[in-house]
Amino acid sequence: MFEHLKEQPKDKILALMQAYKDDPRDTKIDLGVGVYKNPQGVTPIMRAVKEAERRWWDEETTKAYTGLAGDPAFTDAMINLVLGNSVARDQFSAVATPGGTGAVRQAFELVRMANPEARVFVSDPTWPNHLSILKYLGMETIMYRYFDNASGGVNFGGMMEDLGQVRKGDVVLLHGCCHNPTGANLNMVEFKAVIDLMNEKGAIPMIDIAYQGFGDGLDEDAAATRAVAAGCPETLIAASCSKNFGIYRERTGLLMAVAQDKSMQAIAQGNLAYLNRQNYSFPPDHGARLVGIVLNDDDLRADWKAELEEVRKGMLSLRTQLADELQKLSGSDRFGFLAQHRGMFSRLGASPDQVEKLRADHGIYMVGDSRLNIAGLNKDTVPVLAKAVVEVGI
Ligand code: PLP
Ligand code: TYF
Repeated sequence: MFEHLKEQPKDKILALMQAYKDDPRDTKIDLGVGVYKNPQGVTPIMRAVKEAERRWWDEETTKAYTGLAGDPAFTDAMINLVLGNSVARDQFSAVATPGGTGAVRQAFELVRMANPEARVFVSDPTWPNHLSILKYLGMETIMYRYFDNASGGVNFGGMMEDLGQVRKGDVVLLHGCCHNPTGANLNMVEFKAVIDLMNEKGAIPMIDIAYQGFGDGLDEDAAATRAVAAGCPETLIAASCSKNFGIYRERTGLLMAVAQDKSMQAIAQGNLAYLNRQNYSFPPDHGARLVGIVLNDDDLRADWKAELEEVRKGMLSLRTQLADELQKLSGSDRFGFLAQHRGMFSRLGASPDQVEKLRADHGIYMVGDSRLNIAGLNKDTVPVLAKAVVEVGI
């Protein structure tokens, strides 16, 4: 049987991680995989998460199964974090999933189950796993224009023109905040125009929100998601806790389905739980439990928020430093977009050859499309990167 299997394409981001590890140069800089690193290059366990873990070690009395939807203390707290009070509790259903990826995968499966004809519109570019999961599920995928390489911003006119082709029942995938891989985001006026267009066409928005708290703040980063959930008849939301709680390997995420028609709540909830059961029965508990403990305890929540703010502000200051340094060295403002972008990533706009030169000649690792992870820098390596960028002629 196995002889019928073909080789599968490798995940380029993960392959880059390995290439970095194998590089013997001690001056190498890792701007590849989207993992937060502090100025010492460490991905820390957040203080509140560690404390929650200590408490849970004492309090946990059983490892028996949870429910198919996961721990309600987690799902309720996350619904609150993502949606605030933008929609009423009886309008949505939610299940815990293994990471944001699990939520994305199951959102697509739910779409396919409900409407096998649905086409999924994704931004050009988007997180590669969106494309790979859609392909695996055999779902028709259409890219809409998004990033404008010349300005480093969003090509909003092109995006709206392409979204003009959506048909009733199609799904439009939007990044809630901190677009991966470009770092370029819609403003709220633009988001409102997208909401109006989708309502006019009868399309269903799906939001992937994996970096809440990494852009402009927890509420600010959720503003677009809340506006969509409140403004469209039906919305799917895949949220990840990997980055903002720093619990990547615990595999913690949440899939939410919001409907203005409250009679849909029970059927949606039943289908989300059904999908969990088909795929893995019960979602992982440990990470979800820690998130629930942190969010439901005033002191831990406050400390988590404070640490997340430090992380967010640290990345913002690296952005400004890099934009300033490049302005100085290149004598032009063409890198100003770096300070406007939000989240961990920015797309630099370099060619694959230039990206390869950065790796080979300077030991600087970024993804082939010239996406760099801002958190891979610190104030000492920013000038090193800026000099290399100018040297390779970007
Ligand atoms: N969606 C986007 C856009 C991402 O960048 C990520 C990255 O980590 C995820 C979803 C899912 O992450 P995870 O499955 O680790 O929670
Ligand atoms: O885009 C990134 O770097 C993160 C982490 O298969 C990631 O989203 C990368 C590849 C992957 C899963 C997560």
